[in-house]
Amino acid sequence: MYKDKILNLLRSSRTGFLSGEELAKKCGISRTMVWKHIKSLEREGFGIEAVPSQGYRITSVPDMLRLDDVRRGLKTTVIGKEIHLFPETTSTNSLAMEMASKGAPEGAVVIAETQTLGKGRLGRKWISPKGNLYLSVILRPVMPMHKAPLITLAGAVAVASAIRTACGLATGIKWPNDILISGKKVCGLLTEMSAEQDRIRHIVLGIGVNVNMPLNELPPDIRALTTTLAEEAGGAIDRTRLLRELLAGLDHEYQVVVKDPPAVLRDWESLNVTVGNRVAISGAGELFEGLAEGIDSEGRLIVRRDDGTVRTVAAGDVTILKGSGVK
Ligand code: BT5
Repeated sequence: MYKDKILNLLRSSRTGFLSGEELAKKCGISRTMVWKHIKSLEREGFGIEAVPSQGYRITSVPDMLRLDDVRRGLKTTVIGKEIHLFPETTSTNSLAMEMASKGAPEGAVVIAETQTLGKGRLGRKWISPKGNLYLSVILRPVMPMHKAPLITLAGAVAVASAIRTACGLATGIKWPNDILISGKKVCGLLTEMSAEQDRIRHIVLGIGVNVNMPLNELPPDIRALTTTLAEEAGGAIDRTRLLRELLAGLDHEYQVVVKDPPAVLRDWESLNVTVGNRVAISGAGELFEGLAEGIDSEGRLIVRRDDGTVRTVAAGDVTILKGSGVK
């Protein structure tokens, strides 16, 4: 598309400026057409300055993901080989599950700027205004079904490492699927699976990261427990860079989890804020407390109750009761 070409030419211009005539020549279109595309870019939210005798120059870019930008410099082997980016969808997880069942390849990624029916675990809602990241990755790991929780842990390690690289922020992982900063949730992961006997057909790893949304998009009860990367960094975050780091991190961690699961567990343990603390576990209609002692080789949480009995928890909600707090 000429519009994208004009944008890329302006972005890579050494001085920042390119004249209408140069753009027209490079694209093989008329100057009037160049002007029309410039107006259309302005309508998309780009700030474009036109200076007589120098030409056009980009002064600001909208906080909007663009496929070209995401793909630029992306060096992944599996994740992101196919990327689908939507301005809006119901739920990237639902869409990715549907695409996976119709044969979408491993590593395909579904991204949306906003979701109308974003999903949390156990039928809960994930509130999904613009300004954040919402993505789902289709995976087809050759591993037994009971090892699937390791994929969530690998995803969490990838998110933590992308946030550290792109934003310089340290995070903690709360078992099984929350990424926290200063004890507040900044990201949630939702893993869904289709399996046949003990064989995984496909897994969809969904990730929602609170990046630039104003916190007042959330109702007060949830807001009190939530933060965003912009809030923690003290300024807007480049979502494209974060997304690229995230795809690269997922690519890396996915290969590790498939080849050498204990390595993912070690990475996870170094980031976790659950193990070593007293926790309350709720799920499957029961509630109990104990000391989170570790995770087992399948990613389940090991909890020692006060009567000395040990429970291994595969899924549930964890409240950290007391301990060292957030790393
Ligand atoms: C999760 O569930 O944390 C998993 C969230 C996964 C979201 C991603 S976005 C891309 C992909 N497509 C989807 O449809 N989903 C995935 P859970 O642990 O059940 O937490 C859900 C709870 O977090 C809700 O009940 C709220 O209390 C709270 N919550 C909702 N929206 C939130 C937000 N934006 N930030 C922080 N907390 C939120």
